[in-house]
Amino acid sequence: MKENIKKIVNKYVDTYAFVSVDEYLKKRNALMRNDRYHHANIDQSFQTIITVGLAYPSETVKYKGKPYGILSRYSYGKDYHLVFQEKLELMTKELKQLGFKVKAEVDSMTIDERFASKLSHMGYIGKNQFLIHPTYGTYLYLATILIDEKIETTVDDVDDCGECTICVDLCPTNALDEYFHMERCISYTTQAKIPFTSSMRKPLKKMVYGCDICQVVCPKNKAIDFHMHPEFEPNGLEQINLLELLRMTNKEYHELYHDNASSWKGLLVMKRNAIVLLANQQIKEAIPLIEEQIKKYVDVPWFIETAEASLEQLKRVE
Ligand code: B12
Ligand code: SF4
Ligand code: SF4
Repeated sequence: MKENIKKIVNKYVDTYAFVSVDEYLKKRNALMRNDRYHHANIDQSFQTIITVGLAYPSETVKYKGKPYGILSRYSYGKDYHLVFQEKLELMTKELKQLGFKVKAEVDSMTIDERFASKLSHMGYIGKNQFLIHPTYGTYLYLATILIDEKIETTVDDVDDCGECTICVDLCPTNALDEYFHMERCISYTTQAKIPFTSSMRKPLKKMVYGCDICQVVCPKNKAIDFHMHPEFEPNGLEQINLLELLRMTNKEYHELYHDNASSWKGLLVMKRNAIVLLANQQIKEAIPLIEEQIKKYVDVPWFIETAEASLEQLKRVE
C-alpha cells in the first residue's frame, strides 16, 4: 500500500516524507510552548502525516531603484496556497479512490508544518527557523496530508547548522538572537496591523513586504535555484512603484493582486509599508500623497501613527 501512496504523491510534489501522528503529537506537545499548536489535536482515526514540499526559485528580480519596492521571493507569481491547493485536491481525490480517509492542508491551522516536516526527516530546522531540505534548501513551500493508514518510515541522517551563525548575525532586527522573536521579524511587522516604531521603520529600504535575508545568506542555499513550476516565476507584480501604490484604490489593488500571496492583509498594510519605504528612500515628491492618505484613513490609528512619523521624517530631508 505504501508504494501506491508514494506513486500518487510523487506525481504532484517535489519531495515528501512520512511521520506518525502519534510521534508528532507526543513531540509537539512536549515542546510545552504557549502557542496555537500546543496540545495539538488531530482526529484519532488519522495515523500518518505525509509532509509534502514544492520547490520555488531563489532567483530574484533586478531592483529598478527608487521609488520601487519589492516583494519577498516567496510571494512572486501565483499565491503558493492556490498552487498547492489544486495539487492537494487532486492527490486527495486519488487517495480517496484507494479507500483512505484523507485531510490535506497548506498553512494548516492544525499542524505545525515545519515541525512535522522535521520529524518526518524531510530536512532539519535551521537557526533561521526554516525547514532546510538537502536538495531544495529553504526554498520549499510546505503542506501536509493526514491519512488513516500506518506507514513505516525509514530514517535518513539529517544535517544541522553546526557552528554557523551567519543568519543570526546578519538579521537586521536581531530577530534570531537565542530564539525566534516574531515581533522583531520584518516578515511579521510588514504584515501586522500595528504602528511602527522608528527601529521597525529603519531597516525597510527596498522590500515592501516580507524579508529574504536569512535565506539569501544561508550557505545551505548555495547554488540552489530550481525553476520547476512556472507559477512561481516573476509576473511583473513583484516590483511595485510605491507612488502608484499610494494612488491605488482597493478595487484596482484587488484586481491586480488577488492571487498574490502578499495581498491577504489588504491594501492598507501595503500602503503603510510603502510610506515607510518612501520616507527612507527620501522621495519628497511623496509628501502630498502621504498627506492625502492620512486624511483618508484618519480612523485607523496604526496606519496614521506610522504615516505621520514617516511624513515628519520626510519633511526633515534637505
Ligand atoms: C505564522 C507563520 C509565520 C509568522 C510567524 C512565524 C513563526 N512563529 O514561526 C511570520 C509572519 C513571522 C512568518 C514569517 C515567515 N514565514 Co511563515 N509561517 C507561519 C505559519 C502559518 C505558522 C508558523 C507557526 O506558528 N509555527 C509555530 C511556532 C510556535 O513555531 P516557532 O515559534 O518557530 O517554533 C518552532 C521552531 O523554533 C522549533 N523549536 C522551537 N523550540 C524548540 C525546541 C525543541 C526541543 C525542538 C526540537 C524544536 C524547537 O520548533 C518549533 C515548532 O516548529 C507556517 C505554516 C504552518 N502552518 O506551519 C508558515 C511558514 C513557517 N512560513 C513560511 C515562510 C516561507 C515564511 C517567510 C520566509 C516569509 C517571508 N519571506 O517573509 C518568513 C520567514 C521568517 C523566518 N525566519 O522564519 C514557510 C516556511 C517554509 C520552510 N521551508 O521552512 C511556512 C511553512 C509556510 C508554508 N506552508 O510553506 N511566518
Ligand atoms: S526574515 Fe528577515 S527579519 Fe525575519 S528573521 Fe529572517 S532576516 Fe530576520
Ligand atoms: S545561515 Fe548558517 S546558521 Fe543560519 S540557517 Fe543557514 S546554516 Fe544555519
